[in-house]
Amino acid sequence: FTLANQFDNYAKFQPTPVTLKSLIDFAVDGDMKHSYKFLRVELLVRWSHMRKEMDYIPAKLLEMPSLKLANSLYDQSFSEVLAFKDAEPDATTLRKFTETLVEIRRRHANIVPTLARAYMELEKAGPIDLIERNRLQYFYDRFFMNRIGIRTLIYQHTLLFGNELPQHSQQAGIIDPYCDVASIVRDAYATAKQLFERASYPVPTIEISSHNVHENEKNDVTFVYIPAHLYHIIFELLKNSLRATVERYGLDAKEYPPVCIRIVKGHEDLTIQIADRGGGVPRSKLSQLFHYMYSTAPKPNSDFTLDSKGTPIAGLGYGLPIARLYAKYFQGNLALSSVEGLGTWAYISIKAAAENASELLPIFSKIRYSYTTKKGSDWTKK
Ligand code: W6P
Repeated sequence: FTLANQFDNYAKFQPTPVTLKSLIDFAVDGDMKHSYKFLRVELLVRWSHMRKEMDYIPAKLLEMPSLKLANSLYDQSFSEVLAFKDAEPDATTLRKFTETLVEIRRRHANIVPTLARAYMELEKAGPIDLIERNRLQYFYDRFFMNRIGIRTLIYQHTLLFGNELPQHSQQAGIIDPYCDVASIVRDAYATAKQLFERASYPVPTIEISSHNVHENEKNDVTFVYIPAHLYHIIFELLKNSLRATVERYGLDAKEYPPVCIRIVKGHEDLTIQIADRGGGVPRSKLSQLFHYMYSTAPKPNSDFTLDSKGTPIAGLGYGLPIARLYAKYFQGNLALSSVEGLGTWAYISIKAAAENASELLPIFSKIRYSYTTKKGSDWTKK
């Protein structure tokens, strides 16, 4: 069989979404053999769905050196997992499988910048029309969402059954059954503060308030979640709010309006609102904040500040679209609303109950790609 045959074959199966509840239950009383048997098929299925979808993206992208590099890594990882197809789950096999997953995790650590580079290479190669951009946006969202799911499963297996210790002892693998939102906000703020200070930027303060509709839980807001994901989302939004505030009031202002964070646990949703007074964003720019192409477009500000590692303080790069994918991954959402001239409100919604937090996974489909035709719009142009 060629690899292409294998992709065809495994894409016939549907991906199996897991819930946070089932991941927690499995962490408590699941065994390694069971996880091995699930993953050695599930990973191949999920990779195959994305490889099949690549037949429908603009062919030029597939020719870009960075995309070829990314695909060669996926082919390698696919083959390595495929090699376990008929392996009996004895102790040696299980140990080798875990080692393989740790290696795969490392191999793919930089795929996001690699795909960002592929996009830039494509832009250099020639103009990209609107339809192609829409397809690329659609594909990148699905590709990165698929990656989040795969990495979550791999992390969970390697943390539960490998030699690494979880970050905090109360965690079940990468999941924290008592994930404390306010403390994650404080951690993210501390990191953002360091980043700003290194760039000689002033740092507005934050105010956090929490409310829990379940009165017996007082106003502490904890829930079952993957803290690394929540951190990523909050850090990205906080950075944007702090930067907007500094730019609105200037580097030498005596005082800055604080960024206000409200954490509310309802019956169905847990919502985190992050409100700044950074002057807002006009409506025409708001949806663009989620476009992958945006990072390669002319920078919105000339005073683009870099920290000592060359990391932009807020590059409007892939941070926001990927933060939204993390939020959507377990059936949540990330939304922005803005009043131009005043400020921006960001809302992170998360399922409050772990049994409702089920993975959102792309299923290979060519339909969406064929919908967008050149004459396709059913609305007048401006
Ligand atoms: C802004 C622009 C932005 C993006 C994301 C989150 C907050 C904010 N504030 O001005």
